[in-house]
Amino acid sequence: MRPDTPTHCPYCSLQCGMNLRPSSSGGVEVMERPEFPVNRGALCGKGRTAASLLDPGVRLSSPLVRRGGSLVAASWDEALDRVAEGLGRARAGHGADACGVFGGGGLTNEKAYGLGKFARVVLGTSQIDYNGRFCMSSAAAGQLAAFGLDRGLPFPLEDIPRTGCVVLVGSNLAETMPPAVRYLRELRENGGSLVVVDPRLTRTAELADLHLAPRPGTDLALALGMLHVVVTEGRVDQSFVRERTRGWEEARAGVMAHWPEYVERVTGVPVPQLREAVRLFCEPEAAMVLTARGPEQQSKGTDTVGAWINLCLATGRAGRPLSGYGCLTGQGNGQGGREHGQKADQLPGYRKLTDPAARAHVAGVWGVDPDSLPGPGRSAYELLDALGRDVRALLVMGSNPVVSAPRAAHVEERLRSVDFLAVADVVLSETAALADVVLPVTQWAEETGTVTSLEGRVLLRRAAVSPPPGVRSDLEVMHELARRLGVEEGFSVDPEVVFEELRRASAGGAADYSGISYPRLVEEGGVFWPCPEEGHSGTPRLFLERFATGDGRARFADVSHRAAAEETDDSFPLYLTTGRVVSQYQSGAQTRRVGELNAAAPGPFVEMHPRLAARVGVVEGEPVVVVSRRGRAVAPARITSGIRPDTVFMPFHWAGAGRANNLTNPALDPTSGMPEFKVCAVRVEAA
Ligand SMILES: Nc1nc2c(c(=O)[nH]1)N[C@H]1C(S)=C(S)[C@@H](COP(=O)(O)OP(=O)(O)OC[C@H]3O[C@@H](n4cnc5c(=O)[nH]c(N)nc54)[C@H](O)[C@@H]3O)O[C@H]1N2
Ligand SMILES: Nc1nc2c(c(=O)[nH]1)N[C@H]1C(S)=C(S)[C@@H](COP(=O)(O)OP(=O)(O)OC[C@H]3O[C@@H](n4cnc5c(=O)[nH]c(N)nc54)[C@H](O)[C@@H]3O)O[C@H]1N2
Ligand code: SF4
Ligand SMILES: [Mo]
Repeated sequence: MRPDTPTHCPYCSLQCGMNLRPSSSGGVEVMERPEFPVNRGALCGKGRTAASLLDPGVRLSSPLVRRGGSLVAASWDEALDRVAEGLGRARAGHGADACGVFGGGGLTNEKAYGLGKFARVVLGTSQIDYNGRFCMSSAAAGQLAAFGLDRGLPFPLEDIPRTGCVVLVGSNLAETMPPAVRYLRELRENGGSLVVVDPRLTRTAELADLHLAPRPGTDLALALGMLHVVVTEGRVDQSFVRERTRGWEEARAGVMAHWPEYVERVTGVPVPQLREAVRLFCEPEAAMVLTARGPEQQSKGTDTVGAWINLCLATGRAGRPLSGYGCLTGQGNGQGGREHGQKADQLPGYRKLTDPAARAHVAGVWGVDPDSLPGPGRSAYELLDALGRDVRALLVMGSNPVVSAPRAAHVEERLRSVDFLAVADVVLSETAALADVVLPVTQWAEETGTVTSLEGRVLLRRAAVSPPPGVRSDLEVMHELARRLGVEEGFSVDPEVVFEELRRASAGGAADYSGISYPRLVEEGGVFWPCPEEGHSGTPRLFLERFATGDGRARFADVSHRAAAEETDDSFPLYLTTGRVVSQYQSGAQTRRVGELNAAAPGPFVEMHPRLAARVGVVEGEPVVVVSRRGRAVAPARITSGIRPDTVFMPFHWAGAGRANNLTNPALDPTSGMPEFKVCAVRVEAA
């Protein structure tokens, strides 16, 4: 019998270790891999059931092309010819920027790297972006501005139990990364405290010493309010501020306008709770602030992250052992997917597309003229919004925007309006169902590649089974399309060859992988970037000596509170916020096809407070209509006193009438391009 293959989960950024054991039917079984330190064998239901998507009855097994209005099976040659023709025609008729590419944070580093290169070298288009824009882009922008570098967590998760206090802002870790709850439990067992900031009393908030429940969209005011208390209580770490930061005077002036009483009015968080949060955060030797999508998916997400980082900097809780700000990145390769060039403004190694030296370096690796590389393109929502107008043909690889994009009905209409749509996917997602050509690709257990976890740990996923005959890898898709579009070289189908090129392309960049190799990843089980040379041991902890800015000092953000893009009024008197449940993943394209998960979370719902339910006149399980300025959604009421009475919550995992993104507001953060998924104004009616 073949031995078990050690690898990692196909879903979220925790990238739990697992072993794949060959099963008698030719597939694999997911087994524990206790020696991988991050999850020590623990898996959530999604990871445990991941092998069911290998089932030929569930996944795509042949290319599909649209004929006479419907998608029918076709040969690979026909499908690839059609895609090359569709992209080629848009380019010939309307210029290179008429071709768009939409990637995903679930793609391996090799694929994300290849996709960015494909867009710029083969298509010559600037119009590439990806779903990570909807995910952690505000935290990335905030960290780049403050620290000069964006690596989600600047320390390993194993540091959490040894710090004194964690302020967890808008993360429902207990549902979104269940095996990581252990770190919070151990923190409390060791005498540390946990503060959770969430408008809902989530399973995560239930673990907290203190739960603050602000109005959605007011985290910026809350962070500034805490910093105001820090200043007035004399808790500023003056020597840290003097020696390791810049910009405190301006930031301090902004903070002084955010009186606790004013902050209470804006956020709804009572002053004594605000003061208690400050006390818990400031009394121990070390403390951390961790944010996730709650405060980040706002039209002021970047400023909000900046304000939380300000709190860390003013109190000397950054760039020191067991202290710091971190962002809990979300997708399987949410970290690596944002480093190697599928972002609109980026080249591999976290280089800037506008930096002449970066262009010259990467063009050298690619063997092209630096001047042939296009400039930065549109952000994800802007790209989707431009479909059918400026962007006439689109290739989607690793995303299902029909369900997951804000103002989804409009995005769906835009996707229908393009001259040509190609989707590479594992399953027939709602977006694939609209395509002219669907390319069925291999998935995690069938292919090898690297991912970078939320800790910045580069990991190797290994193939454990052969893919079914009708299926090819994303790398093969790029290779074949490049060839058809006249580029014969430079798109290897071998992930290790692509990784070797990525190493060279990233060398000298912020996210430097040049010291990492497949044999090393097999040997060591994972390496933290930056890792600039072969003998380098990797960098689990960043910023302990200096920040990654030119002068080594962190920058305070000069920010003040502003309202959400859409406030409540008489017609739309409630806040809608959106998020996740434990048994579904993202757009649900994968997990809605897994029986056990679907049984646990069969459909959307509208979480509401009993007082609101009484006012609307609905009881548990009865359908309610939620209406916003973008559209409406219908789903059963789920009544709980754990949510603010002025707020309703919907998970976004489903298509159809209960699609939460019918309602959401595509107002974008001006710096990061993040849409305001976490707050818009709605009304709720009995159906
Ligand atoms: N089960 C499951 N796990 C997942 C995923 C999944 O789809 N399903 N997706 C993965 C991905 S890509 C990501 S990005 C992560 C996301 O992980 P999380 O960020 O933990 O997930 P969310 O549920 O989107 O949002 C977290 C919390 O933010 C709260 N919130 C809403 N509005 C606000 C606000 O204005 N302020 C604050 N402070 N909080 C607010 C919500 O009530 C919610 O409890 O999860 C990853 N893990
Ligand atoms: N209202 C609301 N909307 C949200 C959010 C929210 O909190 N609220 N969160 C946002 C966030 S954080 C995220 S990350 C996005 C995610 O939203 P999506 O981008 O839609 O995420 P997925 O459902 O993971 O889509 C991935 C698709 O790629 C396919 N796939 C998986 N692996 C591969 C692969 O290796 N190659 C190829 N070609 N395809 C693959 C899957 O089958 C699936 O169809 O949603 C965003 N939308
Ligand atoms: S927590 Fe994330 S990585 Fe771990 S098993 Fe669940 S989905 Fe997979
Ligand atoms: Mo995400």
